[in-house]
Amino acid sequence: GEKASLGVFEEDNGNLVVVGFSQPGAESAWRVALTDSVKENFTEERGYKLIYKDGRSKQDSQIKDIRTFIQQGVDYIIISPIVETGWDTVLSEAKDAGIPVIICDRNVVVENESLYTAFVGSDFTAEGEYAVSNLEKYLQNDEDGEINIVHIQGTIGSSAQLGRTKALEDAVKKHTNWNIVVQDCGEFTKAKGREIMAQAIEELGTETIDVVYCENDEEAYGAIQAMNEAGVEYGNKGGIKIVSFDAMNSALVLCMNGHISVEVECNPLQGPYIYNLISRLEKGNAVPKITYVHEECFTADNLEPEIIEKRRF
Ligand code: GYE
Repeated sequence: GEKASLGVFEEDNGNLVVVGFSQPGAESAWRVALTDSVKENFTEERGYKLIYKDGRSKQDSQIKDIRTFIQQGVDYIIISPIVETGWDTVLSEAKDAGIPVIICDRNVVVENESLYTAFVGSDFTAEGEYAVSNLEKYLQNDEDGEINIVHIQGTIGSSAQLGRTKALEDAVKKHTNWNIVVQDCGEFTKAKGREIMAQAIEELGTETIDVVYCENDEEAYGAIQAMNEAGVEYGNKGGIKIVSFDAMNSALVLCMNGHISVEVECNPLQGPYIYNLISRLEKGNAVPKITYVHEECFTADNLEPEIIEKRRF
């Protein structure tokens, strides 16, 4: 906004409202869609200047980026936090500087909720529950046999990992015949997903694995590559059942065709929600502390080409 005096690090941005956006990295196409959505909403035509920073998958560099925003005297900070904990100090610094912070996508766990203004993002517990309850339907006929699950986790300590993992672990406790035979962190990347699945196939053989539970589509693409390379069958017709999250356009095609059994939507189009919050704050209005974005769960039974066409990313 308009400032009476400029500090050493402050630039003259005219009347533009300056927003700093700190992303944890660019590990997935999903995240690129989130970046684009935020950029599309905070445009100069609308009176905003967006400063985007990529933390290259390290919390330390994300914290540095946020400190730079504070020094620059931005008007708002948007943070998609790589993990939930470890933000109290830097958020206190933003608060002391009088800069409202919007947490988006993943959440934070802080001692004092007043350290940030609002959260916009996914309900990861609900996502995990969607995944598990739909997987149950695909395994109904296997109720007597053992169900062996390869679990490829996301970045450990991120809200997305915590919610999606918890639902599976709870389900494994509930179903005595479900076993997690491999549990490893795929860092939400295709390369890691492929590596973990290839190793699982090599160690367990092709007959032992019933399910691969991937905590995002990149990992699922990697797991699929590993199964293709090893000549392992997967899909609803027979072979390994794949569960994945994000529901990227190409993953939905695989789901409609029965290759992926369950696709839980994760909505990266959060820019309009964040824009709405910040424009309300600009007018001096109160905003809700928590806004969950709308999300659904897809299987071959409820997918249609029209739904997939609408998924642009
Ligand atoms: O599922 C994954 C991304 O935090 C919800 O992070 C997000 C997750 C998303 O890298 O693809």
